[in-house]
Amino acid sequence: MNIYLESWFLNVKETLMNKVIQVKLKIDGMSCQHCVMRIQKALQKVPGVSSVKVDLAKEEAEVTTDRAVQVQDLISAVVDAGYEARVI
Ligand SMILES: [Cu+2]
Repeated sequence: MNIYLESWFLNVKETLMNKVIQVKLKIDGMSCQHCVMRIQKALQKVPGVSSVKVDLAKEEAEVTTDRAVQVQDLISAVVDAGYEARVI
């Protein structure tokens, strides 16, 4: 099996185990740009997270990681910052 196929299968397996490489979260409780920054910082602190895009108008956060991370860890980071999150 070539390396690309192998890593693809690994991604699928990790996704099934509730781990993600890329995930969109619905965020509840944001009201201004400060909220956006707080969530951005909180998510970026989660080990493995490589980029975070928070959209205030859509109430969404798009998280990309450089390795599979537990989606629950991302949600917890948002909750700890004082907001609510769920996968969409
Ligand atoms: Cu705010």
